[in-house]
Amino acid sequence: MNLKNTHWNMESMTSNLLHKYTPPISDYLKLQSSHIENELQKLVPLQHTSQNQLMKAARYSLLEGGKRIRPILAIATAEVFGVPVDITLRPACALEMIHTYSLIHDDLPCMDDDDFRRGKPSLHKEFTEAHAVLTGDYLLTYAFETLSNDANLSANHIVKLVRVLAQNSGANGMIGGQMMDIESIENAIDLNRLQLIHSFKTGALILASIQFGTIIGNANKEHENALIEFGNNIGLAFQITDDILDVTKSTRSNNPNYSSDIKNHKTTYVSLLGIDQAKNKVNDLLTAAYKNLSEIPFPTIRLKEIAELICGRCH
Ligand code: GRG
Repeated sequence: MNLKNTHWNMESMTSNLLHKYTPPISDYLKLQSSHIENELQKLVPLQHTSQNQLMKAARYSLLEGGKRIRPILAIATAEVFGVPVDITLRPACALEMIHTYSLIHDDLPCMDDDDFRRGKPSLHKEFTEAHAVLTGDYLLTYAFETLSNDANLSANHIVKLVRVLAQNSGANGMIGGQMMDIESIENAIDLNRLQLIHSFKTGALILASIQFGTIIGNANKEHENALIEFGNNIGLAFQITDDILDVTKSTRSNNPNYSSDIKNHKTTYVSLLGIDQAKNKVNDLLTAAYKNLSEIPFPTIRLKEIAELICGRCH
């Protein structure tokens, strides 16, 4: 199916309404993850005329790992407007490439210096630091190549997606947030500054994922704004939950050194607010996110469930 000149939106929405049974979210996540995995396998093939080692390294980090939160958010948001998964799949994979590149670079000794990622040695440990730098660079570049080559989308859609992805991963997004984060190490920062860092560093790519869905779904301004607010709320909730997990995981394992935030002397929501207040903040953000969804007159159950999962990671 092609997005350029079809009228699938209304047809698909009607058929959604007729099919009342909604499979459990776990089935939905499994299904979407397998679509994403298959597409990534195709996009980064093992056999390459001249770059087998680069493909091997990219596949090591990109495949069979991660929760695929960002691509699934893009797919689920586009589905709100009746867009089938095959249309959103390639842009969704571009989001996962950017996310994976950021993790590869973040794990490097010059950044967070983490030896493990997604349950196995980080890329620079399994390969070399040079491999990790270049593989991250490759995935960053290839994300935009993938978007620009997407024959399912119109030129207008592609330009909008490229702009959103570049803006949200650049100076006013993920990279800017990472820079501010590095500069804040060992320095006292207040809650407002922390929130700004998080909204750039982690929230921006989550927001981009939602915006991918609104762009591909041709959402009107009102619906787009509600979903942007939804993205801001769950983006922040995601990061606070990550801060909470960083502490609770290290407490559970009886090893305070397990906490990478403590190891890196980072100010977090937990260090500023304490665990209970941090959890309350997550719940407030989730309530606000539900309210944003209530402004959309189409089925948003999947987005609600994904928001719950993101925030529920700390319970
Ligand atoms: C180095 C360019 C550059 C950017 C780094 C986002 C970021 C900026 C670094 C990630 C560091 C980090 C671990 C932040 C905490 C929140 C986060 C992004 C966690 C990992 O995301 P998940 O939980 O990971 O979606 P999976 O593995 O499931 O994809």
